[in-house]
Amino acid sequence: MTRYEYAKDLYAKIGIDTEKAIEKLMELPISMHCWQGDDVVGFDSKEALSGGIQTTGNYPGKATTPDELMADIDKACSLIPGKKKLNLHASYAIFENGEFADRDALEPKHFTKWVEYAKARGMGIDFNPTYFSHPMVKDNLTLSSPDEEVRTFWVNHGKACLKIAEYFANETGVPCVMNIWIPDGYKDIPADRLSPRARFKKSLDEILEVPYDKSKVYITLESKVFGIGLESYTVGSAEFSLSYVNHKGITPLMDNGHYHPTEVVSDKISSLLLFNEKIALHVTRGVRWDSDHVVIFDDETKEIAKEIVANDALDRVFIATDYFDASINRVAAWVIGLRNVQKAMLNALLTPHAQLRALQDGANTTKLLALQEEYKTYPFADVWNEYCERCGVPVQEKWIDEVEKYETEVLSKR
Ligand code: RNT
Ligand code: ZN
Repeated sequence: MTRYEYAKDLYAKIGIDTEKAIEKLMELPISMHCWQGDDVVGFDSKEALSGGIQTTGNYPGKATTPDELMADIDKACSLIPGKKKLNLHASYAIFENGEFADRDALEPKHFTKWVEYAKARGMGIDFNPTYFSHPMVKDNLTLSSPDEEVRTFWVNHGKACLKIAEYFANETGVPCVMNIWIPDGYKDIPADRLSPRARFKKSLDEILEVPYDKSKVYITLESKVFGIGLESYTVGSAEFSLSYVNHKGITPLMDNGHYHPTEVVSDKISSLLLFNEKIALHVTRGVRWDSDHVVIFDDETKEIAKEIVANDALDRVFIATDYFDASINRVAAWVIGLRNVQKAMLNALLTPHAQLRALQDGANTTKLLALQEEYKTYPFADVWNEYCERCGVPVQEKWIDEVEKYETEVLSKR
């Protein structure tokens, strides 16, 4: 009997079919953020990263061209099990033959290379307008700017991106999630909290005037509690974003680095599922603040996965990663984080939620806690290894050798 067969029998005894769990996970797309590969720099401007987010570290070998970034994504994908979707930012537009288009004038043609890339790999594409690292970010404001020229520029960027999102969906045949996040805010106490939010609302309304096919493009709005240098006030707060989303029938996006440190996204998922057809997540790891550390297999990541699986919402939650670590090998950062998201999902798929729910409803909280703890030491790893093997990716830590080889042969030569 192999370790997997033994584990399969044990899980069967608590009503879990490991084969079904593996099958389900293989079909679940995780949207992989392209920006881990180059510290959120992109190809369209020489501006330093701004917008209250920060990458720290200068590990050698980062991607500086589209070909390098694509090669690095390929390498990472070959080491991550499961289905991936590509998550691009507008700043990753690819200009050829000396042409250039500013953010308000971007067109689908600036992304044909990415479409070719995704199609060749059977991947869908998600998209993000880039409201940071650009000279038109004035006084830390974009869509909420009191300067009409600035505000209009960014409205036009949103509109341009919506057309590109639809182009991605049409080309790949997979719906595109277009996520709007703006950094806008104030470092210190604002005199007027209402007007920036009113302007943001107006700007979003203007962007949403562009006709688009709602079965192909899901527009999400990502909230945030604060940014670096923008500690006192964020225009796109949680209340603003949820209210706007519900008002307009678009989709909420929660990034688990964007709340007060003791608030958890795992507790918010069920509420949003009751009031939204779809919801979206940025899975990250905040350490003290929205530090965008690499996702690990920790309690909150597991709890987020549990909420998706236990509430039967695998087809209602768009799961994307969002972190950026420049202090370690960037390909490894992708692999570690994405493998851990997959692990958390598998862990949730191997949990007998109906049984635990019955204990809760029967008020048997003693047995509930006892079993929740016992199930933590079930042979999860044996199913995980089997899953990796079936997905054709290295089992256990073997993937590290691959990354080290890639570092020697490719990254260190850049
Ligand atoms: C920033 C937001 C946002 C970005 C990416 C690059 O705090 O989380 O999602 O990280 O768009
Ligand atoms: Zn995010």
